[in-house]
Amino acid sequence: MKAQEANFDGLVGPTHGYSGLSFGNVASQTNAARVANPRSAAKQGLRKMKALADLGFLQGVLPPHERPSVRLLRSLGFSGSDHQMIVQAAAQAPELLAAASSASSMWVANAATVSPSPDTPDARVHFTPANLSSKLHRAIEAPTTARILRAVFADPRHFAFHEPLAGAPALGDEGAANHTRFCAEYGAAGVEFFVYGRSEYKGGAQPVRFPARQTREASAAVARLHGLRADATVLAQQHPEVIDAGVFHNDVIAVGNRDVLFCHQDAFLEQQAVYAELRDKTARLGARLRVIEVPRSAVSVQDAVSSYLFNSQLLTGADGKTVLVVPKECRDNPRVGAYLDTLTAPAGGIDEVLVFDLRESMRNGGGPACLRLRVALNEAERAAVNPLIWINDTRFAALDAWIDRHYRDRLTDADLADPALLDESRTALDQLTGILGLGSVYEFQTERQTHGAADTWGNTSTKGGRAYHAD
Ligand code: SUG
Repeated sequence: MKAQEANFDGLVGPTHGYSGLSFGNVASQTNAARVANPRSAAKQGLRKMKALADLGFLQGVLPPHERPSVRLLRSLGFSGSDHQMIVQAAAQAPELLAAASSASSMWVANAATVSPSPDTPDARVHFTPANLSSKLHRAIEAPTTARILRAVFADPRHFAFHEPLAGAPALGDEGAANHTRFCAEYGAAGVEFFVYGRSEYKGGAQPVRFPARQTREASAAVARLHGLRADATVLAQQHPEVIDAGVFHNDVIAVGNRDVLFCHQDAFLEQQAVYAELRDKTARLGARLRVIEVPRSAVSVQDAVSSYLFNSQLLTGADGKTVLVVPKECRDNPRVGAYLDTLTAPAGGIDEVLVFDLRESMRNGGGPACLRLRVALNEAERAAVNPLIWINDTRFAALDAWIDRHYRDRLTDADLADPALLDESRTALDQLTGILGLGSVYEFQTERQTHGAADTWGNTSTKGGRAYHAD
């Protein structure tokens, strides 16, 4: 049966902004306190989805999460109605309100690790939602991510779900951003490649300036949960020096697809040994690994971090062509631009480079690859996916009009204090679950079903001592 890779992109939510929440992510820190444009952020992402769907790639969409997270605010001791909690948090701890409001769920490369069915013992696609325990604003994503993924990949005959790993420093897990897979073709068994930043128990090198978000123990646990074969799994350590230079996920310094690994010369510790193990294990599965290594003399780590060259999507077209999807910052950087030209020259290894304007997401450190979650699917699995999440002309038009109806075109940290943003966001998401046929995936929806509609969502839910997050 023919298998294909589908890319599911996270739709940018209505609270997209720049709060400087991610220490170690250079763009997030540099752009802190900028004025954001949630409407144009959402449209930039949607345009990428539409363009790739138009080119024949299998393209889906995943919805944003409810923000601000009233569950987080209540768990931090704010009280009263949802609106009252927002006002209190804005006055007492604006940094916590910013964390509760982040639209970071758009970067679905961090939503989960996914192993396709040719690699797993029960021939199902396995998902482990990432705990994202390194950052508060991201650690709150896992429960909603799990509900959304289960609503999209609902058929247990084809899709298996694991619980996120415990949210302890020893088990920091950032999902598919630190995972890739090499194979001869999508439907064949592949080698799964897990890249971690440090080990909790085995010691060894560590970054000194910025945190390593993914541990070896977490990567190994996900591989175990998915039942992956040891002779088809490779664990490698990211070079600590590049983490200290702002490479907070492996997908900022390397990307792989089918038989190609495209990476920087300084991506991994003991890089030659990593290549050798990958070559050996892929060869046993009938694939010949091709490594396109970018020398530091052509592109420095600093240029890689500022342009996001490696946060590109490496895709195989229906015609077998290799396409590289890059953010426009790559073209704006003369050295990276010149390097891209060598890639598409004869024998360069890439047939076509597609350039997208994703500036709103890029300013938070989120390029084309951050915005997508890859799932290789055979025909039966593809048919089992919720059909309304695929991007086509109809879905694009519905989502584009939905963004126009609900999104602000300007948002600052000060605007997060406005409780109306919660109501706007809930109205928008309520309609979105209708457009995407997802049912009730948000807590405000299930709460409303359980306790009846309130005048303003959630604002009556604490009456009689009933907390919004009670269930
Ligand atoms: O986790 N930025 C995200 C960017 C994630 C990019 N994903 C991948 N590389 N796969 C992060 O650091 C910034 C939000 C803010 O500062 O407001 C943020 O969360």
